[in-house]
Amino acid sequence: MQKEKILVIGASGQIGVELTMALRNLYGNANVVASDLREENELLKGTGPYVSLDVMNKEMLHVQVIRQNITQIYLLAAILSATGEKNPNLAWNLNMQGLLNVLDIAREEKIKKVYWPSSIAVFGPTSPKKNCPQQTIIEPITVYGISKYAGEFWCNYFNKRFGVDVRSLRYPGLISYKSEPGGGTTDYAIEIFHDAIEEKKYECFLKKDTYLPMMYMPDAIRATIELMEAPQKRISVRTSYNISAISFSPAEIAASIKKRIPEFQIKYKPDYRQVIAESWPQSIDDSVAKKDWHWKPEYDLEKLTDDMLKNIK
Ligand code: NAD
Ligand code: AKB
Repeated sequence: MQKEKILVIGASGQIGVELTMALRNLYGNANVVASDLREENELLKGTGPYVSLDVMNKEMLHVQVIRQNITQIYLLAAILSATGEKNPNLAWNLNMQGLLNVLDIAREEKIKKVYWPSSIAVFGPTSPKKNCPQQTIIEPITVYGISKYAGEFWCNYFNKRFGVDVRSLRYPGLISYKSEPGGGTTDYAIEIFHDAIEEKKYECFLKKDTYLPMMYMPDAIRATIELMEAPQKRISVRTSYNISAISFSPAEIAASIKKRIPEFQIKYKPDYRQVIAESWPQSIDDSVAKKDWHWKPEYDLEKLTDDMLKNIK
């Protein structure tokens, strides 16, 4: 049987660092090649192979895939919602062309599996706010959301037309402490922990009652690996699966922190990210992922707060 050799693109980012480490535990350090445009993240150094790679350079990417005998690709390189609004052309180009480069090479080289994340950002103001279903009205208002929705259809197309086994999750806002977040609207839920510990206060860029779907990184990594390990016959969604864990507002996460750091104070100064947050659902219905590959989250807000504070300290 052919040994798996995995390429992670965007490995120095918030998800990439933790996903690369999890894949290295599973497949062996030497069999997971980390790659990124920026330098290797400190936490990855010495744990396995690293190559400098621009996903926009298709020839270079193709050479690496052949040279390293790659059998699976995880594509994480993207520009997120808040940064995307500052440079829509750049976000569209990277998020679309990067994906098309990977899908084309996957088809040509008969790559066994491709992973590409979508986001709750595909949903827009006309989607249901509560328990937003897998299939519903989808009219995103950010360039990031538009690129993710178009990307979902490219994944579906390459699967149906060319048989590429590409799988995807619509991640909610991901909360973690190992590597920095990359410019999203949900980043407040990470910054708040750092400021609570360092300054005992936080100025939030969203209003106090802005509910958003969120997930702790260990749940997101486990969801990704469970999806990728599931037998093909269990994968009924080839656009992207809704997944869900927790939903909370800035006031609720602040209260959870205050229980553990009583002197913590929060102020609210909403900026352009408020409009983005308000366009997204407050909670997500993930019953299809539960049915297809038995998805189940573990972390609630209390468990997440304990773990974040313990580890950042
Ligand atoms: P991030 O910004 O932290 O990491 C992205 C990485 O891609 C960075 O290290 C960056 O240097 C790299 N990169 C950028 N351009 C590149 C290029 N041309 N070639 C190679 N590498 C390049 O993002 P993240 O939070 O880790 O997100 C990873 C994926 O998950 C993205 O597709 C994102 O849309 C999706 N996602 C993330 C979240 C979240 O809350 N973090 C939620 C939903 C979806
Ligand atoms: C963002 O806020 O842009 C991301 C996401 C939900 O896709 N965290």
